[in-house]
Amino acid sequence: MQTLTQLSTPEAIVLEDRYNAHNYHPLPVVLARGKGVFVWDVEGRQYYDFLSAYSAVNQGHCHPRILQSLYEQAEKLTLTSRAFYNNVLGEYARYITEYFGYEMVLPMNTGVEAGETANKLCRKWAYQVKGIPQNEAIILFAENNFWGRSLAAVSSSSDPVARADYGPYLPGYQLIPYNDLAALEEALQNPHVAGFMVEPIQGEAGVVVPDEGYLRRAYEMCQAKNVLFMADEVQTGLARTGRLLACDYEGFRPDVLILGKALSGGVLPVSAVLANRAIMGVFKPGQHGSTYGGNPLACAVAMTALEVIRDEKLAENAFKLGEMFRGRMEALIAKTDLVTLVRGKGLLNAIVIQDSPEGQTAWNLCLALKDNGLLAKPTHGNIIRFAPPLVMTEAQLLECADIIEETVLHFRPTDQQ
Ligand code: IF1
Repeated sequence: MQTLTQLSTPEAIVLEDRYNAHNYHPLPVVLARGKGVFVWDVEGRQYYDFLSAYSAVNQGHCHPRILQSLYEQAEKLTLTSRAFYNNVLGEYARYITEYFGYEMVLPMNTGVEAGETANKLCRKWAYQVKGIPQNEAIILFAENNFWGRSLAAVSSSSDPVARADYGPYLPGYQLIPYNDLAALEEALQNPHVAGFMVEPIQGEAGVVVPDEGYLRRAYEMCQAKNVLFMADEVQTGLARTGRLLACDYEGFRPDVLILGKALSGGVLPVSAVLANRAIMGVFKPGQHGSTYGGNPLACAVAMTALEVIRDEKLAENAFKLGEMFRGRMEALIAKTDLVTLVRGKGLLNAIVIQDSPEGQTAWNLCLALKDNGLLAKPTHGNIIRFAPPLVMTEAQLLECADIIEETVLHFRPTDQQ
Protein backbone atom coordinates (compact mmCIF):
# COMPACT_ATOMS: atom_id res chain seq x y z
CA MET A 1 0.00 0.00 0.00
CA GLN A 2 1.58 3.29 -1.10
CA THR A 3 1.97 5.77 1.73
CA LEU A 4 -0.19 8.81 0.99
CA THR A 5 2.71 11.22 0.80
CA GLN A 6 4.06 9.42 -2.29
CA LEU A 7 0.86 9.69 -4.34
CA SER A 8 1.05 11.99 -7.35
CA THR A 9 -1.77 14.45 -8.02
CA PRO A 10 -3.47 12.23 -10.65
CA GLU A 11 -3.02 9.11 -8.51
CA ALA A 12 -4.56 10.77 -5.45
CA ILE A 13 -7.47 12.11 -7.52
CA VAL A 14 -8.19 8.71 -9.02
CA LEU A 15 -8.08 7.10 -5.57
CA GLU A 16 -10.36 9.67 -3.97
CA ASP A 17 -12.81 9.54 -6.88
CA ARG A 18 -12.83 5.73 -6.85
CA TYR A 19 -13.56 5.16 -3.16
CA ASN A 20 -15.06 8.42 -1.89
CA ALA A 21 -18.71 9.45 -2.42
CA HIS A 22 -18.97 12.10 -5.09
CA ASN A 23 -20.72 14.61 -2.84
CA TYR A 24 -18.20 17.29 -3.80
CA HIS A 25 -16.57 18.50 -7.01
CA PRO A 26 -13.13 19.55 -5.81
CA LEU A 27 -10.71 21.70 -7.75
CA PRO A 28 -8.06 19.35 -9.26
CA VAL A 29 -5.36 20.04 -6.65
CA VAL A 30 -4.15 17.54 -4.03
CA LEU A 31 -2.98 19.21 -0.85
CA ALA A 32 -0.44 17.56 1.42
CA ARG A 33 0.74 20.32 3.76
CA GLY A 34 -0.44 23.61 5.25
CA LYS A 35 1.23 26.37 7.25
CA GLY A 36 -0.24 29.79 7.94
CA VAL A 37 -1.63 31.25 4.71
CA PHE A 38 0.05 28.62 2.53
CA VAL A 39 -0.76 25.09 1.42
CA TRP A 40 1.38 22.80 -0.70
CA ASP A 41 0.28 20.08 -3.10
CA VAL A 42 1.80 16.60 -3.34
CA GLU A 43 4.33 17.80 -5.91
CA GLY A 44 5.42 20.58 -3.56
CA ARG A 45 3.77 23.48 -5.37
CA GLN A 46 2.86 26.33 -3.00
CA TYR A 47 -0.48 28.11 -2.99
CA TYR A 48 -2.11 30.93 -1.10
CA ASP A 49 -5.22 29.43 0.52
CA PHE A 50 -8.04 31.88 -0.26
CA LEU A 51 -10.78 29.62 1.05
CA SER A 52 -9.42 28.82 4.55
CA ALA A 53 -11.44 25.59 4.59
CA TYR A 54 -14.62 27.70 4.41
CA SER A 55 -13.37 30.00 7.20
CA ALA A 56 -12.31 27.21 9.56
CA VAL A 57 -8.60 28.12 9.54
CA ASN A 58 -8.89 31.83 10.40
CA GLN A 59 -5.78 31.41 12.56
CA GLY A 60 -3.85 29.95 9.62
CA HIS A 61 -3.04 26.32 8.86
CA CYS A 62 -1.36 24.31 11.63
CA HIS A 63 -1.00 27.23 14.04
CA PRO A 64 1.89 26.24 16.38
CA ARG A 65 0.17 27.36 19.62
CA ILE A 66 -3.04 25.50 18.74
CA LEU A 67 -1.13 22.37 17.76
CA GLN A 68 0.88 22.58 20.99
CA SER A 69 -2.37 22.55 22.97
CA LEU A 70 -3.54 19.59 20.90
CA TYR A 71 -0.33 17.62 21.56
CA GLU A 72 -0.24 18.39 25.28
CA GLN A 73 -3.87 17.48 25.89
CA ALA A 74 -3.77 14.47 23.60
CA GLU A 75 -1.13 12.87 25.82
CA LYS A 76 -3.29 13.32 28.93
CA LEU A 77 -6.97 12.73 28.11
CA THR A 78 -8.87 13.10 24.85
CA LEU A 79 -12.44 11.95 25.53
CA THR A 80 -14.47 11.07 28.62
CA SER A 81 -18.05 11.62 27.33
CA ARG A 82 -20.26 13.78 29.54
CA ALA A 83 -21.13 10.71 31.64
CA PHE A 84 -18.37 12.01 33.89
CA TYR A 85 -16.88 15.42 34.60
CA ASN A 86 -13.45 16.25 33.23
CA ASN A 87 -10.90 18.81 34.35
CA VAL A 88 -10.98 20.93 31.17
CA LEU A 89 -14.66 21.45 30.26
CA GLY A 90 -15.52 23.65 33.24
CA GLU A 91 -12.50 25.88 32.61
CA TYR A 92 -13.38 26.08 28.90
CA ALA A 93 -17.05 26.83 29.60
CA ARG A 94 -16.07 29.70 31.91
CA TYR A 95 -13.49 30.95 29.38
CA ILE A 96 -15.79 30.96 26.33
CA THR A 97 -18.84 32.37 28.14
CA GLU A 98 -16.76 35.25 29.53
CA TYR A 99 -15.07 35.70 26.14
CA PHE A 100 -18.42 36.28 24.38
CA GLY A 101 -20.44 37.63 27.34
CA TYR A 102 -22.98 34.88 27.91
CA GLU A 103 -23.93 32.91 31.01
CA MET A 104 -23.86 29.39 29.55
CA VAL A 105 -22.50 27.28 26.68
CA LEU A 106 -23.53 23.95 25.19
CA PRO A 107 -20.48 22.38 23.47
CA MET A 108 -20.96 20.41 20.25
CA ASN A 109 -18.74 19.36 17.34
CA THR A 110 -19.83 20.51 13.89
CA GLY A 111 -21.58 23.70 12.87
CA VAL A 112 -24.76 21.92 11.88
CA GLU A 113 -24.89 20.17 15.26
CA ALA A 114 -24.70 23.58 16.90
CA GLY A 115 -27.49 24.78 14.60
CA GLU A 116 -29.59 21.74 15.50
CA THR A 117 -28.92 22.46 19.17
CA ALA A 118 -30.12 26.05 18.73
CA ASN A 119 -33.27 24.83 16.97
CA LYS A 120 -34.06 22.34 19.74
CA LEU A 121 -33.28 24.96 22.41
CA CYS A 122 -35.60 27.43 20.69
CA ARG A 123 -38.45 24.95 20.46
CA LYS A 124 -38.11 23.79 24.06
CA TRP A 125 -37.93 27.42 25.24
CA ALA A 126 -41.02 28.18 23.12
CA TYR A 127 -43.11 25.53 24.86
CA GLN A 128 -41.74 25.81 28.38
CA VAL A 129 -41.11 29.57 28.66
CA LYS A 130 -42.96 31.48 25.94
CA GLY A 131 -45.98 29.17 26.20
CA ILE A 132 -46.49 28.38 22.53
CA PRO A 133 -48.85 25.37 22.19
CA GLN A 134 -47.09 22.01 21.79
CA ASN A 135 -45.84 21.28 18.24
CA GLU A 136 -46.89 24.76 17.03
CA ALA A 137 -43.51 26.53 17.30
CA ILE A 138 -42.27 28.24 14.14
CA ILE A 139 -38.63 29.19 13.53
CA LEU A 140 -38.03 31.81 10.85
CA PHE A 141 -35.15 31.47 8.40
CA ALA A 142 -34.01 33.72 5.58
CA GLU A 143 -34.28 32.55 2.00
CA ASN A 144 -30.91 31.38 0.65
CA ASN A 145 -29.71 30.53 4.14
CA PHE A 146 -27.17 27.79 4.70
CA TRP A 147 -26.52 26.20 8.06
CA GLY A 148 -25.43 22.68 7.15
CA ARG A 149 -26.55 19.39 5.67
CA SER A 150 -28.82 17.79 8.31
CA LEU A 151 -32.47 17.04 7.56
CA ALA A 152 -33.51 20.03 9.68
CA ALA A 153 -31.05 22.22 7.77
CA VAL A 154 -32.38 21.12 4.38
CA SER A 155 -35.96 21.36 5.68
CA SER A 156 -35.34 25.06 6.34
CA SER A 157 -33.41 25.64 3.10
CA SER A 158 -34.68 27.32 -0.04
CA ASP A 159 -31.97 25.73 -2.19
CA PRO A 160 -33.49 23.04 -4.44
CA VAL A 161 -30.12 21.32 -4.85
CA ALA A 162 -29.65 21.05 -1.08
CA ARG A 163 -33.25 19.82 -0.63
CA ALA A 164 -33.95 17.52 -3.58
CA ASP A 165 -35.06 14.00 -2.70
CA TYR A 166 -34.63 14.45 1.05
CA GLY A 167 -38.34 14.67 1.95
CA PRO A 168 -40.45 14.41 3.98
CA TYR A 169 -39.19 17.66 5.45
CA LEU A 170 -39.28 18.75 9.09
CA PRO A 171 -42.24 21.09 9.69
CA GLY A 172 -42.09 24.26 11.81
CA TYR A 173 -39.95 26.38 9.51
CA GLN A 174 -40.97 29.52 7.65
CA LEU A 175 -38.77 31.28 5.10
CA ILE A 176 -38.72 35.06 4.71
CA PRO A 177 -36.65 37.20 2.34
CA TYR A 178 -33.21 38.16 3.70
CA ASN A 179 -32.54 41.81 4.48
CA ASP A 180 -36.29 42.59 4.43
CA LEU A 181 -37.59 44.09 7.68
CA ALA A 182 -41.16 44.42 6.41
CA ALA A 183 -41.27 40.70 5.71
CA LEU A 184 -39.91 39.98 9.19
CA GLU A 185 -42.41 42.37 10.75
CA GLU A 186 -45.26 40.56 9.03
CA ALA A 187 -43.98 37.09 9.99
CA LEU A 188 -43.60 38.19 13.61
CA GLN A 189 -47.36 38.85 13.84
CA ASN A 190 -47.77 35.09 14.27
CA PRO A 191 -47.68 34.42 18.03
CA HIS A 192 -46.35 30.93 17.35
CA VAL A 193 -43.03 32.27 16.06
CA ALA A 194 -40.35 31.20 18.56
CA GLY A 195 -37.13 32.22 16.87
CA PHE A 196 -35.38 33.80 13.90
CA MET A 197 -32.11 32.10 12.95
CA VAL A 198 -30.03 34.12 10.53
CA GLU A 199 -26.49 34.52 9.18
CA PRO A 200 -25.20 38.09 9.69
CA ILE A 201 -23.73 37.74 6.18
CA GLN A 202 -25.01 34.89 3.98
CA GLY A 203 -21.91 32.87 3.12
CA GLU A 204 -22.99 30.12 0.76
CA ALA A 205 -25.47 32.45 -0.90
CA GLY A 206 -22.42 34.31 -2.15
CA VAL A 207 -21.31 36.61 0.69
CA VAL A 208 -24.54 38.62 0.73
CA VAL A 209 -24.17 41.58 3.09
CA PRO A 210 -27.45 43.01 4.43
CA ASP A 211 -28.15 46.74 4.70
CA GLU A 212 -26.52 48.49 7.64
CA GLY A 213 -28.91 48.34 10.57
CA TYR A 214 -30.85 45.32 9.33
CA LEU A 215 -29.49 42.95 11.95
CA ARG A 216 -29.93 45.40 14.83
CA ARG A 217 -33.48 46.28 13.80
CA ALA A 218 -34.35 42.62 13.27
CA TYR A 219 -33.03 41.87 16.75
CA GLU A 220 -35.13 44.67 18.26
CA MET A 221 -38.25 43.50 16.42
CA CYS A 222 -37.70 39.98 17.74
CA GLN A 223 -37.22 41.30 21.26
CA ALA A 224 -40.49 43.20 21.00
CA LYS A 225 -42.30 39.96 20.16
CA ASN A 226 -40.47 37.71 22.65
CA VAL A 227 -38.85 35.83 19.75
CA LEU A 228 -35.27 34.52 20.06
CA PHE A 229 -32.78 36.14 17.70
CA MET A 230 -30.32 33.33 16.89
CA ALA A 231 -27.16 34.40 15.06
CA ASP A 232 -25.46 31.75 12.97
CA GLU A 233 -21.89 33.03 13.17
CA VAL A 234 -20.35 29.72 12.19
CA GLN A 235 -18.78 31.34 9.14
CA THR A 236 -18.93 35.08 9.96
CA GLY A 237 -17.77 34.79 13.56
CA LEU A 238 -14.32 34.59 15.15
CA ALA A 239 -12.87 37.73 13.53
CA ARG A 240 -13.63 36.73 9.92
CA THR A 241 -15.58 39.90 9.06
CA GLY A 242 -13.28 42.37 10.87
CA ARG A 243 -14.98 42.20 14.29
CA LEU A 244 -15.03 39.32 16.77
CA LEU A 245 -18.61 38.68 15.69
CA ALA A 246 -20.31 40.15 12.63
CA CYS A 247 -23.17 41.20 14.95
CA ASP A 248 -20.67 43.40 16.81
CA TYR A 249 -20.83 45.88 13.93
CA GLU A 250 -24.36 46.68 15.08
CA GLY A 251 -23.74 46.63 18.79
CA PHE A 252 -26.16 44.01 20.02
CA ARG A 253 -25.83 40.56 21.53
CA PRO A 254 -27.90 37.78 19.94
CA ASP A 255 -30.11 35.78 22.32
CA VAL A 256 -28.48 32.62 20.98
CA LEU A 257 -25.00 32.58 19.40
CA ILE A 258 -23.91 29.70 17.17
CA LEU A 259 -20.16 29.16 16.57
CA GLY A 260 -18.10 26.54 14.76
CA LYS A 261 -15.33 26.21 12.15
CA ALA A 262 -12.47 28.44 13.40
CA LEU A 263 -13.43 27.76 17.02
CA SER A 264 -10.74 25.06 16.74
CA GLY A 265 -8.50 26.80 14.19
CA GLY A 266 -9.20 23.95 11.77
CA VAL A 267 -7.58 21.32 13.98
CA LEU A 268 -10.69 19.26 14.87
CA PRO A 269 -14.46 19.82 14.81
CA VAL A 270 -15.52 22.13 17.63
CA SER A 271 -18.78 24.09 17.80
CA ALA A 272 -20.78 25.77 20.50
CA VAL A 273 -24.10 27.39 21.33
CA LEU A 274 -24.07 30.27 23.82
CA ALA A 275 -27.07 31.76 25.62
CA ASN A 276 -28.08 33.07 29.02
CA ARG A 277 -29.49 30.87 31.74
CA ALA A 278 -33.11 31.92 31.15
CA ILE A 279 -32.86 30.22 27.76
CA MET A 280 -30.18 27.53 28.13
CA GLY A 281 -31.69 26.43 31.44
CA VAL A 282 -34.55 24.65 29.65
CA PHE A 283 -32.17 21.79 28.80
CA LYS A 284 -32.30 19.12 31.54
CA PRO A 285 -30.17 15.96 31.84
CA GLY A 286 -30.78 13.46 29.08
CA GLN A 287 -32.55 15.93 26.76
CA HIS A 288 -29.65 16.71 24.41
CA GLY A 289 -25.97 15.86 23.99
CA SER A 290 -23.20 14.27 21.95
CA THR A 291 -20.47 11.71 22.55
CA TYR A 292 -17.70 14.16 21.67
CA GLY A 293 -19.41 17.37 22.76
CA GLY A 294 -17.17 19.17 25.25
CA ASN A 295 -14.35 16.64 25.05
CA PRO A 296 -11.13 17.71 26.81
CA LEU A 297 -9.14 17.78 23.56
CA ALA A 298 -11.66 20.09 21.86
CA CYS A 299 -11.84 22.34 24.91
CA ALA A 300 -8.07 22.71 25.18
CA VAL A 301 -7.72 23.43 21.46
CA ALA A 302 -10.64 25.88 21.41
CA MET A 303 -9.29 27.93 24.32
CA THR A 304 -6.01 28.39 22.51
CA ALA A 305 -7.76 29.08 19.20
CA LEU A 306 -9.68 31.88 20.92
CA GLU A 307 -6.53 33.20 22.62
CA VAL A 308 -4.78 33.39 19.26
CA ILE A 309 -7.64 35.45 17.79
CA ARG A 310 -7.25 37.97 20.63
CA ASP A 311 -3.44 37.92 21.00
CA GLU A 312 -2.78 38.26 17.26
CA LYS A 313 -5.53 40.91 16.81
CA LEU A 314 -7.01 38.94 13.94
CA ALA A 315 -10.22 40.99 13.80
CA GLU A 316 -8.28 44.24 13.43
CA ASN A 317 -6.08 42.66 10.77
CA ALA A 318 -9.09 41.27 8.90
CA PHE A 319 -10.73 44.70 8.95
CA LYS A 320 -7.64 46.48 7.62
CA LEU A 321 -6.77 43.89 4.96
CA GLY A 322 -10.41 43.61 3.92
CA GLU A 323 -10.57 47.31 3.15
CA MET A 324 -7.39 47.00 1.08
CA PHE A 325 -8.65 43.92 -0.75
CA ARG A 326 -12.01 45.39 -1.72
CA GLY A 327 -10.21 48.54 -2.86
CA ARG A 328 -7.99 46.47 -5.16
CA MET A 329 -10.99 44.54 -6.49
CA GLU A 330 -12.88 47.79 -7.17
CA ALA A 331 -9.86 49.01 -9.14
CA LEU A 332 -9.82 45.73 -11.07
CA ILE A 333 -13.54 46.00 -11.89
CA ALA A 334 -12.77 49.32 -13.57
CA LYS A 335 -10.34 47.53 -15.91
CA THR A 336 -12.37 44.49 -16.96
CA ASP A 337 -15.88 43.32 -17.88
CA LEU A 338 -15.18 39.89 -16.42
CA VAL A 339 -15.75 40.98 -12.81
CA THR A 340 -18.89 42.99 -12.11
CA LEU A 341 -19.01 43.34 -8.32
CA VAL A 342 -17.07 42.84 -5.11
CA ARG A 343 -18.77 42.59 -1.72
CA GLY A 344 -17.99 41.54 1.79
CA LYS A 345 -16.72 42.60 5.20
CA GLY A 346 -13.30 42.04 6.69
CA LEU A 347 -11.73 39.04 4.96
CA LEU A 348 -15.03 37.45 3.93
CA ASN A 349 -15.39 38.71 0.38
CA ALA A 350 -16.64 37.56 -3.00
CA ILE A 351 -16.48 38.76 -6.57
CA VAL A 352 -19.32 38.27 -9.05
CA ILE A 353 -18.18 37.06 -12.46
CA GLN A 354 -19.82 38.00 -15.75
CA ASP A 355 -21.71 34.75 -16.08
CA SER A 356 -21.17 32.43 -19.06
CA PRO A 357 -24.14 30.42 -20.32
CA GLU A 358 -22.76 27.16 -19.01
CA GLY A 359 -21.61 28.85 -15.79
CA GLN A 360 -18.07 27.62 -16.35
CA THR A 361 -16.31 30.98 -16.32
CA ALA A 362 -15.90 31.22 -12.56
CA TRP A 363 -14.74 27.61 -12.40
CA ASN A 364 -12.19 28.14 -15.19
CA LEU A 365 -11.04 31.36 -13.55
CA CYS A 366 -10.42 29.39 -10.33
CA LEU A 367 -8.39 26.86 -12.35
CA ALA A 368 -6.33 29.74 -13.74
CA LEU A 369 -5.89 31.19 -10.24
CA LYS A 370 -4.70 27.76 -9.08
CA ASP A 371 -2.10 27.72 -11.87
CA ASN A 372 -0.97 31.13 -10.63
CA GLY A 373 -0.62 29.95 -7.03
CA LEU A 374 -3.90 30.96 -5.39
CA LEU A 375 -6.71 28.60 -4.36
CA ALA A 376 -10.32 29.73 -4.37
CA LYS A 377 -13.59 28.10 -5.39
CA PRO A 378 -16.85 29.36 -6.90
CA THR A 379 -20.09 29.26 -4.97
CA HIS A 380 -23.36 29.26 -6.93
CA GLY A 381 -21.85 29.29 -10.39
CA ASN A 382 -20.64 32.82 -11.00
CA ILE A 383 -19.52 33.97 -7.56
CA ILE A 384 -16.00 33.39 -6.26
CA ARG A 385 -15.53 33.63 -2.50
CA PHE A 386 -12.20 35.03 -1.29
CA ALA A 387 -11.49 34.22 2.36
CA PRO A 388 -7.79 33.89 3.26
CA PRO A 389 -6.58 33.09 6.78
CA LEU A 390 -6.74 36.20 8.99
CA VAL A 391 -3.02 35.95 9.81
CA MET A 392 -2.16 37.23 6.32
CA THR A 393 0.28 40.16 6.16
CA GLU A 394 -0.31 43.32 4.15
CA ALA A 395 2.44 42.36 1.70
CA GLN A 396 0.91 38.90 1.17
CA LEU A 397 -2.55 40.40 0.66
CA LEU A 398 -1.20 42.78 -1.97
CA GLU A 399 0.64 39.92 -3.69
CA CYS A 400 -2.62 37.95 -3.78
CA ALA A 401 -4.47 40.95 -5.21
CA ASP A 402 -1.76 41.11 -7.88
CA ILE A 403 -2.27 37.41 -8.66
CA ILE A 404 -6.05 37.87 -8.95
CA GLU A 405 -5.64 40.98 -11.11
CA GLU A 406 -3.07 39.36 -13.40
CA THR A 407 -5.19 36.23 -13.78
CA VAL A 408 -8.39 38.14 -14.49
CA LEU A 409 -6.80 40.56 -16.98
CA HIS A 410 -5.12 37.73 -18.90
CA PHE A 411 -8.12 35.40 -18.73
CA ARG A 412 -9.94 34.59 -21.95
CA PRO A 413 -13.50 33.40 -21.22
CA THR A 414 -13.03 30.83 -23.94
CA ASP A 415 -10.36 29.21 -21.76
CA GLN A 416 -11.76 25.77 -21.15
CA GLN A 417 -9.60 23.66 -18.90
C1 IF1 B 1 -20.51 22.04 2.82
C2 IF1 B 1 -19.67 27.78 3.21
C3 IF1 B 1 -21.40 26.17 2.72
C4 IF1 B 1 -22.06 27.50 7.43
C5 IF1 B 1 -22.92 28.25 8.28
C6 IF1 B 1 -23.41 26.33 9.56
C7 IF1 B 1 -22.59 25.55 8.76
C8 IF1 B 1 -21.89 26.13 7.68
C9 IF1 B 1 -23.13 29.74 8.04
C10 IF1 B 1 -22.47 24.07 9.08
C11 IF1 B 1 -21.00 25.30 6.85
C12 IF1 B 1 -19.61 24.85 5.01
C13 IF1 B 1 -20.17 23.47 4.79
C14 IF1 B 1 -19.56 22.97 3.52
C15 IF1 B 1 -19.25 24.20 2.68
C16 IF1 B 1 -19.29 25.36 3.62
C17 IF1 B 1 -20.20 26.41 3.19
F1 IF1 B 1 -20.63 28.67 3.21
F2 IF1 B 1 -18.95 27.88 4.31
F3 IF1 B 1 -18.94 27.87 2.12
F4 IF1 B 1 -21.75 25.07 2.31
F5 IF1 B 1 -22.25 27.11 2.67
N1 IF1 B 1 -23.58 27.65 9.31
N2 IF1 B 1 -20.50 25.73 5.78
O1 IF1 B 1 -21.43 28.11 6.39
O2 IF1 B 1 -21.20 23.80 9.60
O3 IF1 B 1 -21.70 21.36 9.86
O4 IF1 B 1 -20.24 22.13 8.00
O5 IF1 B 1 -19.44 22.30 10.37
O6 IF1 B 1 -21.34 21.42 3.50
O7 IF1 B 1 -20.43 21.95 1.58
P1 IF1 B 1 -20.62 22.31 9.44
